[in-house]
Amino acid sequence: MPERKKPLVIVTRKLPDVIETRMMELFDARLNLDDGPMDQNALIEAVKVADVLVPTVTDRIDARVLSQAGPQLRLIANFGTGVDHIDLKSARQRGITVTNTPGVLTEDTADMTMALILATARRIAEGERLVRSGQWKGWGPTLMLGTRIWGKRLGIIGMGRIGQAVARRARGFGLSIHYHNRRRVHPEIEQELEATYWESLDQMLARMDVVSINCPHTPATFHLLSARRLKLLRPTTIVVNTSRGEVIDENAMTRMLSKGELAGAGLDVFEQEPAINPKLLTLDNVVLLPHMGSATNEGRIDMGEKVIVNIKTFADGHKPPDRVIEAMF
Ligand code: 8YV
Repeated sequence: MPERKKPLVIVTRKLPDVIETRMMELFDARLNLDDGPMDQNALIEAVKVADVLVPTVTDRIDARVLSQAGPQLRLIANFGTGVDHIDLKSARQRGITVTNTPGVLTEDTADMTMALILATARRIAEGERLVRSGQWKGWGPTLMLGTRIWGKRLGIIGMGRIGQAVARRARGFGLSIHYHNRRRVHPEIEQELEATYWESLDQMLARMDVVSINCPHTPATFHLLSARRLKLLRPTTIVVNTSRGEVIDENAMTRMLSKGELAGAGLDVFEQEPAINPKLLTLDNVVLLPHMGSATNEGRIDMGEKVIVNIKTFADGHKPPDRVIEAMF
């Protein structure tokens, strides 16, 4: 049999070494070894020639970029689960398949959600800053008092894989599980997690001690926690977000945090990453992380493996396992 030409795969960011090595073996891979950011023009140049594009959350694959794609571009194999940075409609119209990397970052992201709940409620970052500043004068009965999470109510918005993994962990910390989701989850899962379903997000919000965002960002979830909905939260509530910044009205939340109308926030994601509302940086009741929810060595290698499998199956003429269908989001 004649050997098929290897697909030209353009990768927009530096990936783990083992993944890049394997990509070089399997594909005609064009890597970004120094990890320099690709702007819109560079992305356009890439889609003009690539058979496969491997972008990440930091690349905006919008209608303008896709309108410049050459007919050879058949697959966008995203390195990451969220695909809100890709114009799925334009991709579909141009017959370009889009894949993502679901499942392999579930546990890591759920761990980070739990870490943010604990860090915010128990003022871990603030305490660490106190020690590092050299200002700590020793133990005191009223020093650094936080909020007990045992016995409190956790409201999970988005009860997919990650939401459920958060619920499993949170039960171990004595939180009761409440959730809002487009669809009620299977009764067996509800039973296992002893989870209470709230059809009305508004009603759930008004009763929670901690609220965790675990839904994807889609047109339907943009500013799901709007200024109006944020006002429904009690001033003792903590908000945690490891999903996408766009799900919360960041400016409205920042105003409430600074006025004491919300107890605290643990944020791994922001509306205009890497820009952050500057006011947030001045607040002690927030914990801010640089979008590192899935940032483990194992997770990033697993994500890369998924990207490779998706490209390889597609190049071999089969349906890749992690095809993204617009209706899923
Ligand atoms: C990834 C994420 O690191 O997978 C996602 O949707 O948010 C992150 O955990 C990032 O998206 C990689 O592109």
